[in-house]
Order: sequence, then structure tokens, then C-alpha cells
Amino acid sequence: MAKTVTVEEYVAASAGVQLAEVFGAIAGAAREIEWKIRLAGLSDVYGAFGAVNVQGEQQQKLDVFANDLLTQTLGALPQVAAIVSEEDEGPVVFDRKGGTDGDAKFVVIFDPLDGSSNIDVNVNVGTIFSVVRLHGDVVASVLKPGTEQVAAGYVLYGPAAVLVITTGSGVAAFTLDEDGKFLLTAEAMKMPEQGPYYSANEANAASWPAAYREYLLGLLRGELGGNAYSARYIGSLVADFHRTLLKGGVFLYPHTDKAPQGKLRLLYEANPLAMIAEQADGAAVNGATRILEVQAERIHQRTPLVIGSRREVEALQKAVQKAALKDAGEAK
Ligand code: P6P
Repeated sequence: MAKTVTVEEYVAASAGVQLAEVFGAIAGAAREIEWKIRLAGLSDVYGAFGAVNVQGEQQQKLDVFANDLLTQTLGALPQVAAIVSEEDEGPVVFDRKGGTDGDAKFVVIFDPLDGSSNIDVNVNVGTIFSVVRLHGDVVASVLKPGTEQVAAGYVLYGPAAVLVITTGSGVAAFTLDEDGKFLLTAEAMKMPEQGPYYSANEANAASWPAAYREYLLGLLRGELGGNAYSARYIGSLVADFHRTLLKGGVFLYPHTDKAPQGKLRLLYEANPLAMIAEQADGAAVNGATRILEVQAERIHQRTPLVIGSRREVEALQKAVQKAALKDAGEAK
């Protein structure tokens, strides 16, 4: 029987105890969130909380539960200076007076429960997080390109609860066991160079930039080679990404008429998943530009996102760059 390795042990060995404790806090919160989701139908935690969050979205009761729990467990660690959450307008800065402020090294940015509207129909949801170093001011520390992340990860709540992480030296996966521990079940994970799936909400296709429609048609015509593609769209980013990480292919959420800046958020959705994708030899762009090089201007900034196997993402990036050059030429 192979020795079991917990996520805390794994991170301690590869990135030190301080970061391991951050992952331990997230893992502990994830265990409680998983339990709450699994039994949601038996207790009054389905449905709307009755308030609207900073995004203007109806908060689900489980959104609030997950957000409060992650804030509390991370706030208990002296090395965590602050958190930034999809659910809150601004950072929650922890009072470290009395402790030595020098301990406060990290800011954790998270979407506590992405896709929560799917819970009521028993579809996967997820927690996504990004860890950056504190450099003086909290907001200045988070408004940096995604290349500054020191760690990233997500929890996918589904038939199994899986925690996928990177601290910058490869991607590893951990599965929640019956004792409430996340145990190592995969490491050095690599995304297939090309995949059999594309994943997009094609109801928006009419309002995508033309280059995206032409790109998708080209995939379906076999212009990129490889196998014929199948469509897979769960409508829960973490589930659609996790399948892409394991099986390959491409997830696209371009900007649309309804979401002219894109729908997904840069700091706590695109950046952490882009770090994982690149660590697994995949890629992530906002169209023309590598996601991890985008300079964040606002905490809740949205972005178009195309993420997945290198061949599909690079082909999209080239198509968008070519279309931009053509438009620029025509504008002259
Ligand atoms: P649409 C869920 O609400 C979410 O934020 C992501 O998890 C998911 O990828 C996306 O929105 C789905 O958006 O417009 O296709 O319903």
C-alpha cells in the first residue's frame, strides 16, 4: 500500500510550511463545503441567501457559507495578510497588530463557490484560489500580472471532491478521503497537446467576434488535424476546466454583446486556472494576449478566456491576432 501523502505534506516538501498551512486551511474549508453541498438537499441551504453581491448576482446561501468559512480559516493564519473574494467589494485585511507584521506574507484571492446556481440541480461546482505575495499595500499586491502568483488551485465538488494545485513546479491532484483528508492521487499532470473536446456556450456565438466563429468552424472541419471534436459544456467553469486538463481540448468564453469585457474574472478565475494550465503544458489567452501577462486594473475585472491544450489555444491566438491586423489594415 503506497504511503498516503496529504496536500499539506506535499506542499510543505515542495514550497515550505508557511504555504502548506495556507493549503491546509483551504483544504479544511473545502472539506466543510463539500459536506454542506452533499447534504444541501436535507437542510435549508439551497436557494438564494436574499442578498446581492458586489457582482450584482443573487448570493446563494452556500456562496455565503463558503465565503465566510474561507475568510475565517485563512484569517486565522498569521502569514495571511488579507483575502480578496468574488463575494466582497474589497479586500478583507486581517488585524495583525500584536503579531509581528513581518509574518504576513500572502494575500489569498478566491471565488468561494463558482457556479453555485448549479447546486440546486446537483451539478459540479468549485472553489478557485490564487496566492500572491504581500508587497506593502494589499490592493497593489493583487493588481499584478498572473505571472506573480506563487500558487493556485481549485476544488471540484462532484462524484469525488478533488483539489488540484500548483506552487510553480508542476500540477498535482488530491482526493478527499472518508477521513476528511485530501490525499495525493496524481502529480506532474500534463494536459494532452490536443484534445477531442471544445467547450463553449454556443448560444452566445452570434455575438462572438467573427474570428472566434471562424476558428470554431475550422476546428469542426478538421483544419487543426487530430480527431473529430465533440462538444462538452457543463456551464460550471471548474468542471469544464478539469475535464480539459485531463482529456485535452479547448474551453472558450469570448467577450459577447452581454459581456463586452468577457464574463469570467481575471484575478480569481482566469489567472489561477491559467497558471495550472501552463504548468501542465497547456495555455490560456484572452484572445490575442497570454492571460498571465494581463496587467490587472481592478479587483473584479472580467476577461475573455480561451484555455486548454496548447495546439487549440495557440491556433485561436493566431486567428485573433490575424483578424486584429486585418482590421487595423482596413482602418487605415
Ligand atoms: P454561461 C458560472 O455562473 C460561471 O461563472 C462559470 O462557472 C461558467 O463557466 C460560466 O459562468 C457559465 O456562463 O453564460 O454559459 O451560463
